[in-house]
Amino acid sequence: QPIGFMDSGVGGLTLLKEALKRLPNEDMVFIGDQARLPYGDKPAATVRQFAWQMTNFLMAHQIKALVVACNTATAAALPDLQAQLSIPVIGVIAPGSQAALATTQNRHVGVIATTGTIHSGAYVHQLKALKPATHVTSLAAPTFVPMIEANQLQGPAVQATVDQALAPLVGSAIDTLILGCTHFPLLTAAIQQTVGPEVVLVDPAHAAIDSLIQALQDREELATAPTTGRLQTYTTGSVTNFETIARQWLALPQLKAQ
Ligand code: DGN
Repeated sequence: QPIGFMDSGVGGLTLLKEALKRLPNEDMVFIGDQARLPYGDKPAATVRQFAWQMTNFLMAHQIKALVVACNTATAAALPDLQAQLSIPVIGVIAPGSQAALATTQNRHVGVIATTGTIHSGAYVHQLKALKPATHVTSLAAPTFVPMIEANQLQGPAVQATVDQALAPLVGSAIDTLILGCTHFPLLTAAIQQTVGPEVVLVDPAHAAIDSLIQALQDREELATAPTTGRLQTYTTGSVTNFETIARQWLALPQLKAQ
């Protein structure tokens, strides 16, 4: 049985990449809802509805676990999905918050994410629930996702956009910055350049895949013997665009999308 991954687009590939690296024997199925992207500026109820549609598509592939590889969908739909599905459902916000708290020395944590995630307050809530004395600086960066989906990841224009969007964080007290949108790790170099080398960037992917592995281990559903390790990728949008970014980011030149 495969593990299912969903995102609004190519952002979820940052989790898929981590999962492929650490779980080479598992079958995986990924869907990016590029036709309806971005999720970040849509009402939570709409994102929840889309998340259920993506989930139902993945459930039809008999998935044994679901990774909600999108912060916006995690903020809008995770409790609902977890309450109604009998398989493990892994989001990104709790693992990302735990990873940031394990990293910060001064308890000043920054979060950059979509407008939807920032407005939900999910990171502030989670960080403060885990460690009440944490100072959280949240910033929506709505210009990043369209740029990443257009495969613009570096160069002067990209750097200028990132510099402009993250200007409020420059010189702030944060020592740790959560990349609170699964697309943002594709801009790591530009983001690091803007905030400076002293700020540690936290990509929730590693911690989220830790949670996935733990959940499968608890249920004794982790593939032990080598199985097929088959990867299926789907997009609701342009196959060509998806393949270009996915092949490059996952370093799988043979990848085919549907
Ligand atoms: N990648 C998604 C996230 O982590 O929030 C959202 C991208 C989007 O649709 N704006």
